Amino acid sequence: MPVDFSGTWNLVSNDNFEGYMVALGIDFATRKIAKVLKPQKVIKQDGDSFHIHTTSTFRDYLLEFKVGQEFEEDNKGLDNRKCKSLVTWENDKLVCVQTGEKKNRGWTHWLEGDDLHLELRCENQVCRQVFKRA
Ligand code: VLP
Repeated sequence: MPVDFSGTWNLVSNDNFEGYMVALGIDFATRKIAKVLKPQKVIKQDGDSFHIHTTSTFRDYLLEFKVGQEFEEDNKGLDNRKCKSLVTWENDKLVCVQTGEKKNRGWTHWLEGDDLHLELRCENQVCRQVFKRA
């Protein structure tokens, strides 16, 4: 059985989100608000088709993609920089490379026990987030 990320997930830890936001060039006022958020992720997965909706009291971000198919990502409401994104499977990990102005940009999702993990990368910064089922 392939891994299934579907579900509603609540953020429980968020290591170095500040460093990641600085690397993305997010301004101080926005970072101050963003760093205290406890976003929720609603993931709908149908095989290799994904719908990942990250919601918070401040902003929402919706990402839809198929594994193996490159797409244009606008990062609207985040840093608003466009990039070309490609998500692939690396064993049971979902790995996204976001090619654009920022070097080494991307993220990885995986399941570990009952938890959803997300590593967010930009330049030399790595943010590690853990979510639990709502
Ligand atoms: C921008 C950087 C906070 C901070 C300001 C706005 C949306 C994988 C991937 C799918 C993400 C999450 C994006 C976090 C970047 C913050 C608003 C926070 C809530 O998730 O699940 O998009 O990239």
